Amino acid sequence: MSGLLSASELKSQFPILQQEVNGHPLVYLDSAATSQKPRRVIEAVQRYYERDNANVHRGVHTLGTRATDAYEGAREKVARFINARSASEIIFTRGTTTAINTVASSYARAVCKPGDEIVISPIEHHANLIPWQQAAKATGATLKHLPVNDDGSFDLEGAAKTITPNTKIVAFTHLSNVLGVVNPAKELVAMAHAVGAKALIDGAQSAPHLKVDVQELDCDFFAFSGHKMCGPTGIGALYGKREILEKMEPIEFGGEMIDFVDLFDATWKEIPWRFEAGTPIIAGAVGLGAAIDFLTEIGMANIEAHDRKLAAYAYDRLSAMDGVTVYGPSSGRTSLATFNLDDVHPHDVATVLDAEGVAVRAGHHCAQPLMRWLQVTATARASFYLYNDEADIDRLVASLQRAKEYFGHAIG
Ligand code: 7TS
Repeated sequence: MSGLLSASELKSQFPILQQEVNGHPLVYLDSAATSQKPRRVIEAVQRYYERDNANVHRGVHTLGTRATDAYEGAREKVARFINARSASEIIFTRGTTTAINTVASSYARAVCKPGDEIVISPIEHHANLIPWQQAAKATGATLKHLPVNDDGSFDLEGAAKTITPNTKIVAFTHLSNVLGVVNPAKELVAMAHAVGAKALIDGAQSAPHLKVDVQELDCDFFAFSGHKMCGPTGIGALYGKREILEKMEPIEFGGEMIDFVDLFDATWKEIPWRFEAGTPIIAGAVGLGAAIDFLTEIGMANIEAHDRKLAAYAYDRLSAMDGVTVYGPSSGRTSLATFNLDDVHPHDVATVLDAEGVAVRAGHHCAQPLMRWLQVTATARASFYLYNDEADIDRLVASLQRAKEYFGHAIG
């Protein structure tokens, strides 16, 4: 890694990466699905349960205070990580999916009516597609899609025509989990604001790999998952601008989120707690806080440079192979390479790679419309993170070469 630590030093901090799979040292190339966790994140969660565990926002006893401080301290870390103005703009959620559903169910249903438009894109993960389909159906709003160029990048001139004064919400992915392309988020947010619409950024893939600054992006909402950035599963966040969150209704009701309750009605706590009904994912938040400390110490600028370099190297190596198609633009990419081997189903490719200890994902990557646009049913995908290096990609290419020979013989 350029900067502080080498990828091999970093790898040594991830216990799970120290194993052999099928008799080969594990090469984990599926971080876009979920990243691995460094020892210090695992230990932070364990320490929390061994020392501090209690429910939050209730007890005056010592453990209750410690648990509340740990939980709210993690919220402060998330706010600093994405440069939110205040921790009150950070709602803890189960992950990106829950964060987007919160906006689609609360904000979109409150503001949209027939004739209004919700603009998304054809390259979205299902998590940033289906909630908007449902919101459009519930409100009578029209769902529209941003135009894309032949390589899957956004067509900004076309976008300016798709986003109109009837548009209420523009929601798009910052970094595609299939194409690996970094989208012009700031420009799209500005286009949304120019017509009075709000902009939501799906940051599931960008938060782990890019330095995110929500004030600089000026987005109204930003959604991401802890488990893709070295944190535990089951925790993520929704950032929302204070003035918008303050006007939004909760979508879940019960304990933790109320102020005054009588037998027939209730009032809500202030933001962010009104959106966090029930006992929250306290240990998950603690683990996410530890992951943010870890990433921040390495430096997001270093991580971004490293992941961009690996993506470029993988793109070059894979596209130089006969019979291999790599999807997405040739430049402006990071963190992953999605590909197919001619005439071979990607599940078969992934199975052969796994036999050599190389873990890649195969399937539709929760982006079925994008698969149809690429005119494939599925692809293989190798995705990288700070613990990977060029040697891992060389292992992928060597195993893929053997897969090619094997299937070439099998098919021939
Ligand atoms: N948005 C994008 C762009 C994603 O890549 C994912 C997960 C999500 C939303 C949903 O995140 P979750 O944490 O709420 O599930 N992407 C993938 C993937 O590419 N392979 O497995 C999960």
